[in-house]
Amino acid sequence: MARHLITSAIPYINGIKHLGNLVGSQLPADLYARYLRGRGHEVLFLCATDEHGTPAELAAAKADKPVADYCAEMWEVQDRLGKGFRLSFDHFGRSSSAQNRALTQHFAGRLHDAGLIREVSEKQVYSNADGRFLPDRYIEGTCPNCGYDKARGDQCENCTKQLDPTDLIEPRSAVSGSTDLEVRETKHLYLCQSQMRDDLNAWIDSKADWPILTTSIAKKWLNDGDGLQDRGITRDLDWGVPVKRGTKDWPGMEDKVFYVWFDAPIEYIACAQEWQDAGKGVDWERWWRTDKGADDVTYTQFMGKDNVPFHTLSFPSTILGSGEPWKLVDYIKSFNYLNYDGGQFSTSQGRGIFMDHALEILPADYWRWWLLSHAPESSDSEFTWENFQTSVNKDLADVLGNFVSRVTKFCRSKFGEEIPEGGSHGPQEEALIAELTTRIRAYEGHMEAIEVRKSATELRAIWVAGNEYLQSAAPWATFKEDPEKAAMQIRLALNLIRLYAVLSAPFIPDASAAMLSAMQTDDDRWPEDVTEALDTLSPGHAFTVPEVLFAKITDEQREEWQAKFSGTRT
Ligand code: B3M
Ligand code: ZN
Repeated sequence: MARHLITSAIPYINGIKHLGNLVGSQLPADLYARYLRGRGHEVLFLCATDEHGTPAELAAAKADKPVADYCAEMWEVQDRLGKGFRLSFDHFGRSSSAQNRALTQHFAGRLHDAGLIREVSEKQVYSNADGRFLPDRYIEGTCPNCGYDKARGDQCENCTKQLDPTDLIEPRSAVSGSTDLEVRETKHLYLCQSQMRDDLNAWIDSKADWPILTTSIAKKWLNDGDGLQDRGITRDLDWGVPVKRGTKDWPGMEDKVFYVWFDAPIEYIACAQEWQDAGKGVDWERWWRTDKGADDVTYTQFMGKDNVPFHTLSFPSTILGSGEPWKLVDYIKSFNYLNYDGGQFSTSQGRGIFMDHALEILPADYWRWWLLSHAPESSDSEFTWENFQTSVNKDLADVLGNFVSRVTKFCRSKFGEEIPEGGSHGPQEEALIAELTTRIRAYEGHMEAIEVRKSATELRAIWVAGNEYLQSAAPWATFKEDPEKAAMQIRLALNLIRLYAVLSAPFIPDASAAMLSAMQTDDDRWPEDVTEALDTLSPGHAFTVPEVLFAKITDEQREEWQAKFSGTRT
């Protein structure tokens, strides 16, 4: 039994996440956490909302709410949707927590003492009417390149040109619309990541087993041209972690907060404290401090590819730079993007399917199965309604659902609602057990390597093997000449339902629970030995015929949903 710390990238607070976000971190992290728990390992699985920064402030302003209220409400919404998708976090925290504030200030103090923070004077736009400095994206004006009149200070959304606020024609404040702007000098703190370059290089070189997607992105930023630049870690915002060194004030930084990407990964640690403080567990340091037992923890992070530089360079700089014995990540699983029906999922444009709408039309398992079996691992992948319909109808309804229904109904009609007695395994059963053994060991290998699609493919093959057995054993035919043999066949098939519940739980937890409950057992032991696993439910053990596990998606439904989700979210 090993100990596994698992974190998913923490989703921004500003709005409901789409299915592309979900499959890029939270969902595969949940798959892995559930698998490891199923194998008897000790798991701490953490996620939180990422609540600071400009996007949170802007979204709150748009909703006309104080930002703290907005974040509290959106945390509730994200928490509820996470539960709806059966994300099995041990704790779903908040980066705005008191724990994260203290820890972020603590790290800043340590980095300062280690000489890894320097002050930089910058020119920045100040709005007299708003009484504040404006971050680049709070400034709007006309694009010098294309003439679009709502270009932002960091980029023109129309022609995609990257801009500086001073490039804009007739700049105005996005907060108030005021044009009374001036450029002022302001001081910011920079984290001297460039000093960490050799340490980071050595660390990443030692990770020969990481996915190429992860290491190639890290190496690109470490070694390309202007490579690892020092990064500004403070901002002129009201909302965020106030800039301090530990508990001491930081002269000249009184009105500033830390940059959201500085405090967000620290929340991975703070979240373990929140977990403990919420009474859900004890001894968070056992998971995070290598001097307190965390040296035998395996730490795995999940994230979309755009988050990789922050997790391979910035956050490790914070950790290594502190000089304290914090646990470093052991494995980073990163994902490409999921596209939607010929284009991109987009939060800002409200394009695609969002977590709330998804659950309004179908239960979580349908989405979980499709998303995980099409996870964008080696390349981007695409959601289409046709593909979704085919996958659900074939894999879930025809293969798995149909197996469960045929077996239980046949047994009820011929033997009653208990596991029948008689007969013993012959060559056909031995062959099935051999195939299942090979496939289950392969499934375990893929799950342990976090090869999500390969795991799904193997699981589907395990379901298919049962179906093929049933088809060729044909207990309904056997029954006429040899009822004992038919009883043995159906006893094995009923045991297969329990086995499928155990193996499938990481992908489709609700259906798995329904299968176990139909088999009237809570024995969810992992099949170390398949012969034994198929002998778990003994003759006389009662079961029930479950409701339909998976309903097929009709063409009418597909067309209706396709039309409904073709526009933008309202
Ligand atoms: N909130 C970006 C994202 O949701 C960011 C991740 C933070 S992980 C520490 O993609
Ligand atoms: Zn433009």
